[in-house]
Amino acid sequence: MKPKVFITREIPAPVLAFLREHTELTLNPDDRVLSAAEVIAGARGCEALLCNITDPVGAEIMDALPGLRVIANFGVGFNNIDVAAATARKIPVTNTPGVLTEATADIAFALLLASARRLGEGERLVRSRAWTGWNPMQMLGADVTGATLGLIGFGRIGQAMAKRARAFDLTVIYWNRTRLSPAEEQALQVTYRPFDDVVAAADFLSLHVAYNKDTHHLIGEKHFAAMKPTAIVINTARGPVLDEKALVRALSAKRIGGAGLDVFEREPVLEPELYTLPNAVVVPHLGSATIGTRTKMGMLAAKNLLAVCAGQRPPNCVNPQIYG
Ligand code: 8YV
Repeated sequence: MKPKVFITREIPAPVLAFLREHTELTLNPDDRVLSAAEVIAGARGCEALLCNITDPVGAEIMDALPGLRVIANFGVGFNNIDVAAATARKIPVTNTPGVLTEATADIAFALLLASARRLGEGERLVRSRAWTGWNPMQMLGADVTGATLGLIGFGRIGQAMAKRARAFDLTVIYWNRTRLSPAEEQALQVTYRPFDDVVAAADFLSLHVAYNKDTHHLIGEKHFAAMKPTAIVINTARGPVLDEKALVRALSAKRIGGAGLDVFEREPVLEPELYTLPNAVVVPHLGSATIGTRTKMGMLAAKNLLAVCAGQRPPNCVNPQIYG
């Protein structure tokens, strides 16, 4: 018997075809975010729920779906899921690490370049037909080559960012909860520095930590005050890692140079000023948005849920303690 699976949003066709072959699949027919009640109604009788960042999955959903055996998140971050509640109910939660590393680092680096070289402003100027011609003093940006990139969080995506930085002759300093070995640091050409030193020394400060209660507003008012007045902050991690109101104050007062943001505290809504502040480049959570990456994410989520349904331990379980 094929396991019953509910998937909350449309994902790339090859993944849906694979799931249709191996499971009894129900797909949210409307491509929109479902309420908890709608998720419960859609997933009734299902063993697996394939969800994503816009689906908060809490105890209410778990308790209403007694047959639920696995929650497979489409994404590496899983802060949309109440993992403690799942663990208490012995439900494995899975994620999709690894396959989105390069795409997310690409967006982080794209935001770095776009913010440094004022691409958003330039695009708006040209499209508004207000460009009156070349001017030696027009839209002068920040040099990237030779600058210092500070990385807060140095897991897969942070390391992929460091790799890109080498091609631009950036000096890379990092802070991470766990320091790498000297051999690893040497291989990656990075230097470990305490958190506050990284914040103060960076020309570009890029955030690559997972979001949890320890990283809520990890970067706030006092950090913006400690940054170089020309520093640019890049966030492709999770919105609430950064205090968005404090960021807006720092950007408005030109206490820092700029920001490149892929993620926001209350997606899809931004702090009102961010819609107009010229020194912010804002894009709609595109980190993993390539066809290849989203397909790989879907396949990994599918493999995780199929493993659980077959009575095996899934390859990417975020609460392995349930297996004792
Ligand atoms: C996803 C992400 O697009 O994987 C993550 O953690 O932020 C993005 O790559 C999103 O989470 C989909 O659920």
